[in-house]
Amino acid sequence: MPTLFDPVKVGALRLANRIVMAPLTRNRAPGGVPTALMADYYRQRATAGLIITEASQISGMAQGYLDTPGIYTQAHIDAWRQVTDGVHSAGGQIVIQLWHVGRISHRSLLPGGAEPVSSTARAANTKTFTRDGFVPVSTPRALRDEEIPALVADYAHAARCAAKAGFDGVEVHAANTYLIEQFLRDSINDRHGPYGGTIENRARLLIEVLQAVGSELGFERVGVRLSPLTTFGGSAPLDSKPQALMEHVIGKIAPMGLAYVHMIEGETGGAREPDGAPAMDWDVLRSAFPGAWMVNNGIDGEHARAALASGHADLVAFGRSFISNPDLVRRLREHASLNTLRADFLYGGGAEGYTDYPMLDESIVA
Ligand code: 8OZ
Repeated sequence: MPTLFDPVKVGALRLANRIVMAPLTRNRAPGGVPTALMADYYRQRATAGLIITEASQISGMAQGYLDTPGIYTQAHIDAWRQVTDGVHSAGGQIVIQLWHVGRISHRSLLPGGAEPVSSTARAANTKTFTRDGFVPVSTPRALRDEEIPALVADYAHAARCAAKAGFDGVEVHAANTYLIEQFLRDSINDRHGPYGGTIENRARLLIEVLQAVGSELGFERVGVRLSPLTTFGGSAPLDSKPQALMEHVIGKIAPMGLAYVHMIEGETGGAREPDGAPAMDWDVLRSAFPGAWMVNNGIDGEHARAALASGHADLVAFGRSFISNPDLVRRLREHASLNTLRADFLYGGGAEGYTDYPMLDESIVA
């Protein structure tokens, strides 16, 4: 059985190990443009087998929080290039997470003060972070069916921008109750017509996005992130049949030749087995997918080793521990202690709590 430190082929990518840096929102891209500081941060973490960038909006309408990065203009491409060059020159590989927030946004963040768009015209019961601090999200308008082709084209355009910026691939963010999951879940999607109602219809947007992005980049450079049990404290109720929904999605994507599925097990950033959540049969899903299977959520070194040894997963993504330990791969290999996360510095700010976490051997800090 493989260990965390064995190389692995993931679609078109050859990874040096099975330890992945999870996508992590950090809000340090003023006006959506990545900075040299962001390049330092990612380069410090380039010993990961794979880095997945923080979620990055595919268009102006796709943004939902202050100072998250974009991947749709020449300025974004040029700025991300310093990130990909830095990671590659340090021997790492990096894919960008393509993100549309849908209704998790505020008009002050959107072009011309537009209303957010979603599968529904019902607002989410949550807040977002704007120039004026935390505010309730704005009420969305429901996308018309005729608008979907342009939305899918925005994903394809962002994928082209990602290739120009030097990324090794992309991850389509279909998790955490953003736009694609606003279509997937029957608790949110109240549409009629080709994108609402049946599981097949609710999954249609995701499948069209994956087809479009895969056609741009090659399907073996595309992964997808899913989160069937995430509620964010009840603000995003679960689908009524998460196992059936996921079985349908995996069944549709299995023949596409995607590089990987990235499954958030449990409540994102919370319990792996949330109280009252329906039981999921993860292994049924995994065995229906021919590509690499990545798992994430509150996984420590011991659990990660067990997940690989038992065949539960091919890859393990670490989030918070990669924020506070740029050399997490070495620390796992040496069973070394981990730095403590300084949570006050997660969202926004500068180098503090971002690029100043010490390496095990201080002398290798650049
Ligand atoms: C934390 C803060 C803002 C956004 C996600 C992109 O949950 C996010 C996110 C996380 O997927």
